[in-house]
Amino acid sequence: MKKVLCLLLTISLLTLSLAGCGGAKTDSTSTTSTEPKAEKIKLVAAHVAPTNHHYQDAFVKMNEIIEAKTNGQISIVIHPNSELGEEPEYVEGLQTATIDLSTISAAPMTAFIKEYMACDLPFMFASPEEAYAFYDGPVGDELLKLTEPIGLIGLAWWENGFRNFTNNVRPIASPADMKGLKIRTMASPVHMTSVNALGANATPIPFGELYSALQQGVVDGEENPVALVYSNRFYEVQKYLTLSRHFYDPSPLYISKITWDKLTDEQKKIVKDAAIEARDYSRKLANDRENDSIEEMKAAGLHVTILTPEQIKAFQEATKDVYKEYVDKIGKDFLDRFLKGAGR
Ligand code: EAX
Repeated sequence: MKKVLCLLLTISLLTLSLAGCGGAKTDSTSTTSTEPKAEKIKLVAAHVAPTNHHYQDAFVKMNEIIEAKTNGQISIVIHPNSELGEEPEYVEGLQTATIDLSTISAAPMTAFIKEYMACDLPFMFASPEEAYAFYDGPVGDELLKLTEPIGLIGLAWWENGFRNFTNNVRPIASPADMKGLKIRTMASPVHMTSVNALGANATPIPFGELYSALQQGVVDGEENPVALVYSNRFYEVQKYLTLSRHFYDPSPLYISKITWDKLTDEQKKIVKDAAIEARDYSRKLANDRENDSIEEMKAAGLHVTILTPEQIKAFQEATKDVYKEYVDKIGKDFLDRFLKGAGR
């Protein structure tokens, strides 16, 4: 009897250890050796934000939906807070399926797909509704398809949000107030050109190093959506926030093509539909939370400048020719479609 038990234990341990290769972890579990083995798939998901940010909520919602629809056969293991590296590294992780799912701002993708530079153009959208209608439409679909040849399947346009300036030197109410400020940007050529056009000095720093860079005065300020200024507690090391909303920053959700190709058609539909449902859920969360987050940061001492329409016009005027520098780099045909679709 003892020998039979040892044999069974050896077989089940061997099965479990063989199951753990690649990004998506699979393990076959069954109560007896006669029952069919139900392959369990654990999708590794990565993002850079803290767990109180809507990126996390989106993945939690996506996991709930997928687990329910697959009776627990597929689930998502979420790695927040840049645990698995920075967004540019997630691209490689998705290409090799060491990461199965990730939401990545448009900016890092510009290093791989030139058309994504159009997403970084200033003042393209005046409201969340305008941005959603655009990205959930034909030009957004075209952009998501462009990443397939590099091994990333774009499932849905998740949201980072409208980006705003923070700094430690002075309240910013006009481009003149930005003169000489060292402002951290993502490693996005279009973002850097736009911030320089406003009179500041754009300085790219990886997101995971940003809090300490602000704390140590390596840069005077940065620009990010309210949700990240709040969830990353940048307001602890910044005095001034200006609600400039100068870039709308989409953050597509990608699945590794290696992982995607292993799924059945039914599983693909479940994963895609869950990504879209999580998109709408997290967009609503981000918008619903924004005012409360601003009030909490004001109570913590952050000085908040709300720009008048005339003041916004001055920022738009100072950056209105940025797109001209990128016609050849992005490609005139696509850029024309993008600008037309954005109503610009
Ligand atoms: O996508 O680096 C940034 O400022 C981005 O907003 C962040 O990576 C989330």
